[in-house]
Amino acid sequence: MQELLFVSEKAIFAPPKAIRGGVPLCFPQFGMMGPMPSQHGFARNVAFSVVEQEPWRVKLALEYDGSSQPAFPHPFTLHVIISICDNHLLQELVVLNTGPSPLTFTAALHTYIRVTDIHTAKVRGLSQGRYLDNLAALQQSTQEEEELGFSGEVDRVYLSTPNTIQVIDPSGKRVVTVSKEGFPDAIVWNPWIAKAASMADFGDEEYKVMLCIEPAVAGSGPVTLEPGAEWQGKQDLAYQSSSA
Ligand code: TA6
Repeated sequence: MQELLFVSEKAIFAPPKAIRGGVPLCFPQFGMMGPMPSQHGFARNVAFSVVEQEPWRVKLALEYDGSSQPAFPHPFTLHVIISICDNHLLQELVVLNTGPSPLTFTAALHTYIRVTDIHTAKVRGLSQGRYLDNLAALQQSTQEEEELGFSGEVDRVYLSTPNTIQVIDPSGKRVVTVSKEGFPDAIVWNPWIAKAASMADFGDEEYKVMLCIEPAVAGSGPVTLEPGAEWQGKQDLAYQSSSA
């Protein structure tokens, strides 16, 4: 059985380096959509504490007091609940504003899905979707194709997408379904050849066997929480065999 998630063979497991694979947490910003000087915020670079642990479910916490990141002096508590049920991987983000003033953030679950061959993989569910093209200074375009295929680097922030997006992997005879709640947007990314070669923690050929589908609060605009308010976002990853 092929893995659901991709992790690079060159991934570096040493904080503060984000792991090249799995589901890095982009928080309190996605990309450069926030005040932080480095992309994707800092949640993916720091250790969380384990607050609950059961055989198929774990709850992690990041309690931030607003002091260690000068560009982000806003306290919050971030909970991540991860569970496995049958062929589903479920993840939930819960953001609590623990500070005295409004908390504004963007976010993404930067999910690395394993595919058998990117040249035959397709993304279904984004037809006619409006997106910001990160390869063209975030210029807005519309996807005309019914299904998105890959023949080069793709780095797109789709806006207000349907909550079900599928990765069709005909070479692997399977379909991975991404179901999201609370995340209006979704990023689709494959680095392709040149960018793959430029990343030290990514194999030159690994672009062929991965595809990022990232539920996000991004291009549609940030979330702002009043003091004491809470926000939730979820994704359910499921795979099923398919001759499609
Ligand atoms: O999610 C797509 C993206 O924003 C790409 O632009 C690319 O930079 C990718 O994230 C990986 O970012 P990282 O900081 O993990 O190298």
